[in-house]
Amino acid sequence: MDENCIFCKIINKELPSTVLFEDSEALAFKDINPQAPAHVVIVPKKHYSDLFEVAEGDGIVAHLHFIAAKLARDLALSDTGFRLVMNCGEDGGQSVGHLHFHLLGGRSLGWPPG
Ligand code: DGP
Repeated sequence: MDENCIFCKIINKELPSTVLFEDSEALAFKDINPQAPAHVVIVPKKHYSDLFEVAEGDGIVAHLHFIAAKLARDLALSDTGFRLVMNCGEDGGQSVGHLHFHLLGGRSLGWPPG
């Protein structure tokens, strides 16, 4: 728990969000500023500032991927496809310093990303 972290506050239900999935390790909720018809943020409940804080052998990233696949099925994105994105650092466009994936779908997504 990082007292200054907006995602930690969402995890602790100090801030509202639309939760799509929750278990003991992770939470998935609708992005407040959706970039596609389906835009879900998937976060570990433990605070990691970014990918560099994840140790080898820590299964959290694999777990978040498993949740992404489940949500993609639940949101009917598995036939049309989806994108799973992690922004890391300033040039990567990370604006919240709590490890997270974006699950995006429901429209054709351009490549390369901006
Ligand atoms: P990033 O820029 O990759 O760090 O993504 C952070 C995302 O988090 C961004 O798409 C907007 C979303 N976000 C920021 N604050 C809130 C919030 O208070 N509630 C929700 N639901 N999403 C938020």
